[in-house]
Amino acid sequence: MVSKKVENALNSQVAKEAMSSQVYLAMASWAEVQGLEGVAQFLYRHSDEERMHTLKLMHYINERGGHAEVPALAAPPRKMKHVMDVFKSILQQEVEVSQDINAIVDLCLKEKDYTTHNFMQWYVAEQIEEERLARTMLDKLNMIGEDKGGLYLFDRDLKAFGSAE
Ligand code: OFO
Repeated sequence: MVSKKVENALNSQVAKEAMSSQVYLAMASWAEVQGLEGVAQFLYRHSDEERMHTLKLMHYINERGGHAEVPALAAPPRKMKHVMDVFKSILQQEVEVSQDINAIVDLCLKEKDYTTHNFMQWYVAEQIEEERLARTMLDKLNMIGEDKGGLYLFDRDLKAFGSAE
């Protein structure tokens, strides 16, 4: 059984993961319109992953005697300036999510909820990977700069990255 405090913290994380999914979906749509097929595929997939993170939390809350809430979501930004801004905001978002996850882990220890603490370790590991991926993409984009040919290859690589997974 989760305490009310832990349940509320998990429900607020549900809202954050759902919002991430929503934001990545908007980015994917923008990239698709720009003709950046590989970037769009990557972002659509990422949006699906965030949806999976949302559902995983919801099932856990319900299995532990709580009630997972479906949050209201704000409309995400529709237009981006540059693909670089997309990945900058992905990194920023993932760093914030990592901080939120750490805060829940901290709360679990305070509440002596070792079961939820254990459950949250999956998210801790996932965040390391997500931050690493966002940093790698940004490093590549920094190398490319304004080079259109470089961006073409970056997009093509992301397409291949998706099918290799
Ligand atoms: Fe990318 O954040 Fe979920 O956990």
